[in-house]
Amino acid sequence: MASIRDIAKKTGLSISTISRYMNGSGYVSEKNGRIIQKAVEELNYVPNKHAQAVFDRFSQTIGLVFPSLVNPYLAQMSTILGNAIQSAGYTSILCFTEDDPVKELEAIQLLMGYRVDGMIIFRAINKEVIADLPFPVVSFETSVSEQTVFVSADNYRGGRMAFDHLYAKGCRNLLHVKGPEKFEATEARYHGFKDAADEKELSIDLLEIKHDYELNEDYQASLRKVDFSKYDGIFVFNDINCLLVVNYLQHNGFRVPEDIKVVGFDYAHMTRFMAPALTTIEQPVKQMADACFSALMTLIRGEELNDTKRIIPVRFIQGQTT
Ligand code: XLF
Repeated sequence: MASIRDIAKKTGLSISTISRYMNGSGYVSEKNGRIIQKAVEELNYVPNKHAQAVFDRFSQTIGLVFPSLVNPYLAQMSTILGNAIQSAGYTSILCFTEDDPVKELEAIQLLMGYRVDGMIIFRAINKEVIADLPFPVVSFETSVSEQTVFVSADNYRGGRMAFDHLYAKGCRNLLHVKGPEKFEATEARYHGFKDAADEKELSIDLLEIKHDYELNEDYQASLRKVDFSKYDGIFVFNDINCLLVVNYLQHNGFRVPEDIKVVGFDYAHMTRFMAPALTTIEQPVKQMADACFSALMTLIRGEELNDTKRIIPVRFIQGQTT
């Protein structure tokens, strides 16, 4: 007896496309629909109703789509989420995008194939696809659509806090080591920092980093291009990059905080215990993960969610770098 896999083999289409067509759930193009129908007839495919019933039920799995786990903040957040998912009796499927739109689509397709009950996605890219998925989605840091649940730290406010602190410490020659333009969260941090500087009629210089975190020659090369002797205050878009900047400064004869004061963003577990302790803006990882998880579970239970936008307050943390 022919199976859904045989149809996939014959048509060259994915199992998730074929099952979407069979179940009438989600989008399948007219052309693919015709190809599948033809194969169904030629192979005399009869859906196994029992198997389909099992397949149609909730799969008790939740997709976690993360850029990577190299950055300790992301590692900590995915661990908290994975534990919460497991305690609720679900299995998590963790996929990585490396902030690449194609990899993100592959991850989503894979999760569709597993018929996940829901998904939490960090730094979503393919907004239109994600907004249309046939299962509940919580988007962390990217506003996908009016309807898609959005959880984020108050990044704009955090950027302002970083400026206010450096200003209060007497810094007037400022550099912002900025995240990639495509990251909504770090753009908001930059705008908060810049607006606060504009209000004091101070200009800020920018050094844009192309990736979240990469320990490679490019990174060192971009730092080497900067004349750090011009600055007395630096705000770096996240803690892991902040540690690299502080490290670079110390290896190049600058005293932190005496010559240059540096502020980061995150306050993730691992970076808290590194030396020197960073002055930073905390985006409380546990609270963020809980906000994502509780919103997703509410949606999976089919209940109404009153707050589709959850903005978590940030907090200033005094360390040794200012
Ligand atoms: O996406 C941003 C960039 O890096 C995220 O919140 C983080 O601050 C984590 O380190």
